[in-house]
Amino acid sequence: MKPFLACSILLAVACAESNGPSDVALTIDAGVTFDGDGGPPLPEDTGPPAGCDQDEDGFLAEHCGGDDCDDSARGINPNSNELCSFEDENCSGTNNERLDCTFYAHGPNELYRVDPFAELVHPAGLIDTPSRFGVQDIDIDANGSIIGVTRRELLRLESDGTYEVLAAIETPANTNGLAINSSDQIFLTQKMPAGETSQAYTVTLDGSVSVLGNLEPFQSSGDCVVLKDDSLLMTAPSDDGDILVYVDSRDASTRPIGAIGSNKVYGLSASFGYLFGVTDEGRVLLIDANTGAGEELFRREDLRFWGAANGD
Ligand SMILES: [Ca+2]
Ligand SMILES: [Ca+2]
Ligand SMILES: [Ca+2]
Repeated sequence: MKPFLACSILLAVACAESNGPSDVALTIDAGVTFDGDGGPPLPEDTGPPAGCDQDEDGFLAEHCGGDDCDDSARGINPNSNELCSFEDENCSGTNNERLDCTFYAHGPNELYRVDPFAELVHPAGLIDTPSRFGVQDIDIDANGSIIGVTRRELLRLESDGTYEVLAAIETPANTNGLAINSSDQIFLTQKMPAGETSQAYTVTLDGSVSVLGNLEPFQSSGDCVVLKDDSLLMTAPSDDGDILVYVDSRDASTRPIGAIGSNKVYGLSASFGYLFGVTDEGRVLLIDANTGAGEELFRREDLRFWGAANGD
């Protein structure tokens, strides 16, 4: 259906002068329209019926016989573009059609594509690393490549889990988080045993590791993530489950954001405008980056997630 037209009408009458035809138009300040042939007045267009286009997006609500499937959201109507989201933006009756709304996650030795909206996990391939150390975490670099780290190698992974070794690396002990910012700066976070200080590191694509700073009083639960504004977040264990922590990417100083409400959040993914978490117990979470609060979207009890990458 086309949007209705909320018209204000210029009323015109074409007059004929005695010395021949002309197209002189007269505007009349009245609520009726006369056609050019002097026919009967046409009814005034008064806009949509009351309560039928409350979001003013030009489409009538379904309860009024229209096809705006959400009359409280201007961005949702039959003319909108579908986006990776929890909404059916174009009112097609299907969410996220013809879009790839997945992000990569991995377990001990397998790569997955996770669709948090359709609540699906697609196996992508086995990861059989040369050193036989497992992949500790992954992220996507500025070119869209999947970068992973083991204790000895920096890898570029293909979408089927095969890889190319980018560099040898002496990965700091107990590293469990990796994130890449828009400048291809790689960050690593670690979880040292009780009594030892956990640190964050920066790594270049040739495998050079530098200390960024210490993460006290926190340690990395399993992942760090770079948001679209290049701010760095990580998960940190506590007695009441993991908490979301802000990490200053200049010196690794930390500030707690809030409790996620789940344990072992080993993967974080900033994708499609949302922050998702994946856990060692197969949970896929939607996390509020401002409060830390996590909501379980679904769980795959048969899977373990050890890391995740950003999806777009
Ligand atoms: Ca709407
Ligand atoms: Ca959508
Ligand atoms: Ca749709």
